[in-house]
Amino acid sequence: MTGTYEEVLSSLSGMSSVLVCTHVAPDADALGSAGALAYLLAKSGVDAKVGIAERIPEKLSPLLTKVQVVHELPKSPVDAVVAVDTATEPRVSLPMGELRGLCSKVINIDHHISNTGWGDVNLVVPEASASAQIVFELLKRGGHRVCSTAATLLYMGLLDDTGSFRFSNATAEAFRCAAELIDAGAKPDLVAEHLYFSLPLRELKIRAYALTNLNVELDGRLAMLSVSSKMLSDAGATAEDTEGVVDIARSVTGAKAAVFMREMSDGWKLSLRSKDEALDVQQIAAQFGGGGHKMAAGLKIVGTQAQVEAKILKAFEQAFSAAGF
Ligand SMILES: [Mn+2]
Repeated sequence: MTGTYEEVLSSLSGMSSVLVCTHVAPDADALGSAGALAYLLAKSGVDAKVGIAERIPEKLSPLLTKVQVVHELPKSPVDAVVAVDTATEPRVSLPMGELRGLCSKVINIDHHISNTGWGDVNLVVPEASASAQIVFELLKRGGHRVCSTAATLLYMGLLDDTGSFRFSNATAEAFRCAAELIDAGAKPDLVAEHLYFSLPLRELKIRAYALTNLNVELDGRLAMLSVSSKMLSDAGATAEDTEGVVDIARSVTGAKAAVFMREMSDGWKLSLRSKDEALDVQQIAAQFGGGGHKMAAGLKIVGTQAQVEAKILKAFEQAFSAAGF
């Protein structure tokens, strides 16, 4: 069961130390929401930090310089762990099993429809376009003054999760939220500069490699491309550098959906995108133990590229006919 903003606020009131966690391979919404929350809690006198196992992605780190981030479990207990943007407990970047032993309460704040309500207190708002939107609402209701630094972080999350306000979750509410954040001092030009206009050469190279195998399947309805481990090493790139690659496939005219496949040591990681409200890629991902949203989801399949492609093509073929394409 999901709770209310008031429940989260009353859970947080009186707490003097809070660790704000988020999911593995944290993206702009994960770090923007977690960063803004930790930053404003810290400003109000709480010992609040962001806790993630991995380092902050290069393009996001300039926007998080004012946020205290730790990369290990706390040495001493904290009052609460807040996880943002994290649909399931195993997706938390730091080990939740140990974190549970270190805190008295776990608060789960998220917008993924697949969120299982795994916290002690849960604020799951699937209508929200980004976790940043929920955290913004929470901070306002909590009486925090959302300063320029926090507003910029929240804007970063909202911008990224709506595909720069190009996806179907770019609702009027998302635009209102963006407008309010800009009123509060968010800097859209600064965010765009770091997120979109400063690509490392290796990231552009990996896109070039991926383009060489861009392909359409199922009568042009599904666009696919892939990046092998060799391509990654040839480009000097890491998994993080492949984030925008799926959008290349997504932009193919006539495609109803897109798949990006990235080779891993033990199989393939797939990113799925739907271009039509009638097609729910989260349901396809769920067939393979993955998750996400209706229009964007991800999963992992073990096997060779040919085996994985055959499996995913079959799943899309069924989904297309169910959607009436
Ligand atoms: Mn999100």
